[in-house]
Amino acid sequence: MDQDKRDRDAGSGGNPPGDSWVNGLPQGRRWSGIAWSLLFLLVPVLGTATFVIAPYYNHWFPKDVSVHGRSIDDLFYFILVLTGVIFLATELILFWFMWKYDAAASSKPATYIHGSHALEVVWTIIPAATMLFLAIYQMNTWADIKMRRPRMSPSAEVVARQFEWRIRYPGRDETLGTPDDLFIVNDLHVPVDEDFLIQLKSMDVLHSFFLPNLRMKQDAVPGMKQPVWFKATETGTYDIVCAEVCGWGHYKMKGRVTIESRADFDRWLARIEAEQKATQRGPDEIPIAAAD
Ligand SMILES: [Cu+2]
Repeated sequence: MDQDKRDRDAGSGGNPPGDSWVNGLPQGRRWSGIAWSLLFLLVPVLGTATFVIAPYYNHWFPKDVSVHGRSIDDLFYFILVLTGVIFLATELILFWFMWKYDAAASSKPATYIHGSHALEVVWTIIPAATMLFLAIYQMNTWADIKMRRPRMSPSAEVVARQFEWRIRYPGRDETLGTPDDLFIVNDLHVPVDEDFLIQLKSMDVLHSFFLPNLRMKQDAVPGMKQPVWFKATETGTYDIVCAEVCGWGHYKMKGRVTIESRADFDRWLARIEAEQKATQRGPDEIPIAAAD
């Protein structure tokens, strides 16, 4: 290689080999500009398509069978539309800027601007006001599911532990912590159309008691007794899952909740009582007593 060619190569400013230059701009840049802007356009297009298609493939909300579920779902949709519109707008603007202001399409140099104080104030105040509105707007739903506890003694106690749900029913005296308590694991039964109040505890680590179909989720915190309540509207068998990574067996911390008529529920409870008496299982032998 002669000295002249080496000088020319050095003067090309480190451009990748193979780029040919026209009028001071690399040729082919225009196509990469188009490709990049279309790639960014795919984000809102595929994002929206996913949300539209998902319900048809059953990848959407599980069936709601609770009284308060509707208001939670409505809140979700309200926030989804609000954030969705903003997401689409910003993504489309991003695409448009990439498309229109491709450096290769214009020979004008970029202009430096410091920013706009007024604009910054506006884009701070609008989201802050929106958040404040949402905080106030959802208060009634929050109060329904977390504060307006039905006036009744607990219908059952659920104790989370690695990796199961230990359930205790108060028995005939309707009082927890007495000798006629009934014990069962991972199998919660609930009468339909009645308030059901659970006393939630954890025996070891942080778990999260999650009943997707009843739109109910509450952390089970060691050392705390948490009241959770719901009213089921339809009979059926649904999942209980743990929604907090609580150890290696978190994935299998599954139970089921059976919602049934009052008559079926009473029959089931009587069967459990008979089984428990027959096997002489008493609360003293059940480790759950240690969680008190
Ligand atoms: Cu867990």
